[in-house]
Amino acid sequence: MSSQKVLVAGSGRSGIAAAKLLLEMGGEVILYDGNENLDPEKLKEKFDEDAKLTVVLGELARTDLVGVEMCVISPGIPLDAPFVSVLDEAKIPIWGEIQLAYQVTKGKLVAITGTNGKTTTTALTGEIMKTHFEEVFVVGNIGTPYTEKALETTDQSVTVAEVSSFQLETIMNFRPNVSAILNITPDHLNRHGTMENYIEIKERIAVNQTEEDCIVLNYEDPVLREFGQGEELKPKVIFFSSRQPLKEGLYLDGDLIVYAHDGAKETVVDVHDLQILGRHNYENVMAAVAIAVRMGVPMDCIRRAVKGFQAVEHRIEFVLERSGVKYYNDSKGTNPDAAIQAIRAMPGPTILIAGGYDKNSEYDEWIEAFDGKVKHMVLIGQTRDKIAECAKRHGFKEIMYAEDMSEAVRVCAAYADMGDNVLLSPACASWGMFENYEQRGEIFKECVRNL
Ligand code: UMA
Repeated sequence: MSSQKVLVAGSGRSGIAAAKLLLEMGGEVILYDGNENLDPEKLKEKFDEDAKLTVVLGELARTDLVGVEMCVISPGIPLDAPFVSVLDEAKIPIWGEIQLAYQVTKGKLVAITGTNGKTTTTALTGEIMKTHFEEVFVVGNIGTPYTEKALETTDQSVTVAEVSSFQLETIMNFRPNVSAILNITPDHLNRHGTMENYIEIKERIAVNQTEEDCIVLNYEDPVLREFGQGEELKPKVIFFSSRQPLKEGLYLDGDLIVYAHDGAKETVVDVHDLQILGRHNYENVMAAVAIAVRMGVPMDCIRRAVKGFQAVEHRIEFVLERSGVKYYNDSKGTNPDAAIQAIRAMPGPTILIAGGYDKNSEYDEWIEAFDGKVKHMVLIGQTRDKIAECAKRHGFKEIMYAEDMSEAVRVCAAYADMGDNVLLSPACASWGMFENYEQRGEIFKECVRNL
């Protein structure tokens, strides 16, 4: 790989990090981005002046590929993007950005996926690992590209990676020592087509794992229970359940999280001692504990980290209280299932800001989960009409439209009574109105502070 000429597709966070890694290893990079409006000079400024780097924007021609031996693709680029067929014709192999990182990573690897909860679980697992191991890297979909840290790893390192379905689509021999799938509910169907395909891609996290490895799975998710009990699955399985006691694994027993193993039962923590709320978060804690146990972290270290852990930014994050109204930022609620969890976690009557980019999601279950708690809904973005129609079908009519976040926040403030909550939990991706969910959350918080 070291002296290869590589096409890096996508000039976002992953693309820049992958290009830097390849250059550092002595390679030559063509940085390609389909957005022809980007400034090539600004992109070049991110690299050393003498870097062996060429930038190509807009359409990719066959002539751009002379001498190119492989392509490293960013997760946000679908495999049916037009330039991919040009690569296929030229028989150029395509690696995902995490595959490239994996290729150079040393030490142990933990990889966590799932439709929801993976950022919280990854962050918590990272915190637990730091209590016991000296070199811990927390990378991936959580925000720090895996390729940014891969060359820093050593044989003593533990890398905890949050991996999305987009990233798993293009792995080759990616093999975590411990993996976890937290849950699988409909998401990203605009990209993956069918639920079957989405499930197959998520389950790929274990495809290269062997008997020496381990996978942590949610016993209450019917798809994952079947997957974990299947004969073809090679790694050892640790299940967790928030609904029933398990003979082996982690489970919620009333208010206690219990670890059952080898005929013994050990209380890990009372959920009242946690700083994160809701059954979905107890599941995240159980998954992180299962991973940590497998990685050999002593239980007292695990307990300390779990009790000290606070909610991650943009996930049911309390912003402030103004005129007796509490404002919560759940910009990371980018699909209906995540948004349901946020509504359930609200302590009382709620005014909801929702809507955004259309991922072909269905909104029925989410609207049903309003369950009298949501007083008004303020809609923004591409999916406004689709959500409004669905809400009306379910008898929910308290709907308003806003053109941007600032207007949405002002409408909420005007309609909120003392004791109400205002929640941004869009059930949709941010694209189209914002760069990413982080920017959407930051803008929401800014608007709230400016009220
Ligand atoms: N681009 C093309 N052609 C296309 C599509 C995009 O050239 O057909 C270009 C865009 O013009 C842009 C670049 O690709 O310049 C963006 O690449 P990207 O979308 O892969 O974004 P990155 O900045 O590299 O961020 C990615 C992840 N983004 C996505 O998967 C969409 C980030 O996850 C991740 O934090 C980051 O890598 C570091 O690993 C974000 C995300 O939204 C949080 N993830 C989805 C989710 O959680 O639901 C999966």
